[in-house]
Amino acid sequence: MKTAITELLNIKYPIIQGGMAWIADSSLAASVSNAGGLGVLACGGAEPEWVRAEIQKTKALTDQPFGVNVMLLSPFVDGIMEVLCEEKVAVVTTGAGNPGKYIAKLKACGIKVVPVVASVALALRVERAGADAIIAEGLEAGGHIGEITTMALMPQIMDAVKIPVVAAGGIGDGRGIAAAFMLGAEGVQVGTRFLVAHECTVSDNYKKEILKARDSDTVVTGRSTGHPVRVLKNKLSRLILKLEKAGEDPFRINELCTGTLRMAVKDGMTNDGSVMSGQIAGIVHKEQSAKDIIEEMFAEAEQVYAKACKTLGASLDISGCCVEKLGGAK
Ligand code: TUI
Repeated sequence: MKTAITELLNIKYPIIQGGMAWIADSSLAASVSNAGGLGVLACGGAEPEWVRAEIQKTKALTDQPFGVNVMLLSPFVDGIMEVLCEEKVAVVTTGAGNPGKYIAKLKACGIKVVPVVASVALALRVERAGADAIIAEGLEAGGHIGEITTMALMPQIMDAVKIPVVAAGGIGDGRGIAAAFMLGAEGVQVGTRFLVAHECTVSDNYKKEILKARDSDTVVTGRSTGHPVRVLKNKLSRLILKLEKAGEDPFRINELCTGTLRMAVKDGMTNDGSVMSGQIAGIVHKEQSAKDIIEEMFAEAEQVYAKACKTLGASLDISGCCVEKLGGAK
């Protein structure tokens, strides 16, 4: 495949793995990169030297490009940026804030910068600051989210910026990829589906909850704190929602959430911990290697595209425009 994103990032498939805090380590990132996508190490709230060690482990596991995600609410952002420049990582993605003031320095180190944005306003700001591409993330995504769906955000961001756009939020199979490309995306970012990759080191309990989840099993906690986060319904998220509804002090809410993602990811505490997940978990039914996930998703996208062309083409009386090229669909 060839898109602006495969060219920019030097990858085979236009798919970026979500930078999931505590979860996206060298094992997952290297497997995704070895499979032809862009694997991404997540810094989360980790210290700069942990990030350096994980980068070095990833370099030992793959000779393909990989990225590092910087969560901008971390107290260690400045130190992490130093490490990223010293280690000359290929790509940096960012989340949960405006990376504007770091972009020029990262680019001067030869690093491609691809911020995650949840609004047109931030998309425009990071483009002006020199971002190479952006990831437009809709509220279907897991973890920290904005307020607009992928379907509504994508076309508005496409109209606003000239740099390539990667779609994120709610993409879990080939249908999602095909839809994202129809909206003008040059690539996709996928998180939730990679949670159940064989190479994903998240606890078995966490994987089981993702495999079990249905469409309406996620909720958004933390709206009162200004940091809304999509998680699976469980004992903790029900308690947080109840307290928020009762007008609990946002600082207390923050306190109750602190450390709970780690508890679910590392210790398998899926009742008392935060099980972050996208709304698309309901189509994630099996554990696979990262390579099988990527290959299956793109093979499916090709089939879906051919079928959509046939349906749309026939209804618009332009049948044959793309179906013949792809060999047709059922
Ligand atoms: O960052 C993410 N997803 C995350 S970060 C994370 S760790 C965390 N845990 C608890 C509370 C907060 C963070 C878990 N999941 N995705 C990218 C993303 N960025 N989604 C939305 C945004 C975003 C939202 C508002 C980016 C910028 C923004 O406003 C910044 C501004 O200045 O306009």
